[in-house]
Amino acid sequence: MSNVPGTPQKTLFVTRPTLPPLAELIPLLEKIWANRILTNEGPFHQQFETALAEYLGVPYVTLVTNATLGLMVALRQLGISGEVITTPFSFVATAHSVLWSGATPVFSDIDPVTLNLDPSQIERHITPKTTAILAVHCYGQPCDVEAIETIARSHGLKVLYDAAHAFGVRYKGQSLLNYGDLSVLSFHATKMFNTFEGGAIISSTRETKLVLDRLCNYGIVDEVTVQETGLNAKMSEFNAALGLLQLQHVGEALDRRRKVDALYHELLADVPGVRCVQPPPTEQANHNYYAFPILIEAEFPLSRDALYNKLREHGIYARRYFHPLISQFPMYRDMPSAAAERLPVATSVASRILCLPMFPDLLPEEQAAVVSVLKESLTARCHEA
Ligand code: T4K
Repeated sequence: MSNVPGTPQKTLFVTRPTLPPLAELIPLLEKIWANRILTNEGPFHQQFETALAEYLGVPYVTLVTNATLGLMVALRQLGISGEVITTPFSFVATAHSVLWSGATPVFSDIDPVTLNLDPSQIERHITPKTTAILAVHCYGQPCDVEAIETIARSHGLKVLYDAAHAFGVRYKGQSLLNYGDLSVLSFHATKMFNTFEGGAIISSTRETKLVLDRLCNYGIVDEVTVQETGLNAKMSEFNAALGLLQLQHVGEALDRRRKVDALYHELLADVPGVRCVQPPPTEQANHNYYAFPILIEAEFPLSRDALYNKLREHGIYARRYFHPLISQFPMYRDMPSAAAERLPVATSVASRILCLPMFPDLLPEEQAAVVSVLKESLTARCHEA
């Protein structure tokens, strides 16, 4: 497949889902088979919610089918309408959830270091129609939650965090998920913690949780009462049982991710023109090492896309998360806030970002092979010169 020394013989994708030993899942499946409770807040659903709240250090968890539905349910619970200020540098589900809620996303530029919403840009987008800020903790890197909170308070706005990438991230001594009105996690196969498909909404009061739970179950209160226009966003017993089991192994996976991250930093330290996006963990904020994004700077001899293609030639499927910007997709691009000149940082970052393979069982020799393709690009330039 490849003639570059050290290049892996098998295809390397950007991620490889973490799974528990199958033998440990079988007894849980046997319980489901025995009691025939498959969904609708069964025993595993309840156990997983409790275990998750404890593990994450959050007050209340509402499990959902996936983060996209979680965001839609959260926006509904918050009573969002009008305009929602959000980032263009995210997965398309972030803005789609706003459109599905009947509101209009308004794109605001990002900070060049955190790649999250730049608080200094938010206020100029606030109009009488603005009802909320939907910020994303991109790659699990905390947003400037204090600045966002201050802006939201002074303008009477709700704050919803798309925390799809932020499982287990702690900030200033507590879960990052405790900031804002609500936070939404994703447990998709590609995430740091997965239940195949799944997610959760984090809330701070029992009353809010009960409304969220109802919204995930059509708005049903009892056999004869439907209180809200809910939808079906429930997590099944299979996903919940798997989640319970995944929780037992997540610490181990995190340790392995930490090692993978450290080795990348070491291997890339002397590669000019490659900037590792994630700053080292600090006392204030840890990491969950969900992704390993790099920015290709001007001094690197290849463009980001040329490097992306070169890696593919070697069987390495790095991904350009998030290119194109959400604001460039057809349903958004004609919106005034979507104009590239209004989003200079996001536009530049989207053209330079590349997420390298990152998963717990990535081997050191596979990482070396990835970096050797980058280094080979530098050597090729030297030879050309
Ligand atoms: N908000 C943000 C900020 C998000 O990033 C996302 C999702 C959401 C909201 C919505 O969350 P969910 O509704 O999904 O819970 C993937 C994921 O589908 C998506 O969940 C994720 N973000 C996004 C960043 O990435 P694709 O289209 O790039 O995935 P795909 O199928 O190309 O997978 C990437 C690589 O992962 C593959 O090349 C191989 C590997 N893979 C993937 C799957 C699904 C596996 O090895 N096994 C698998 O089962 O969107």
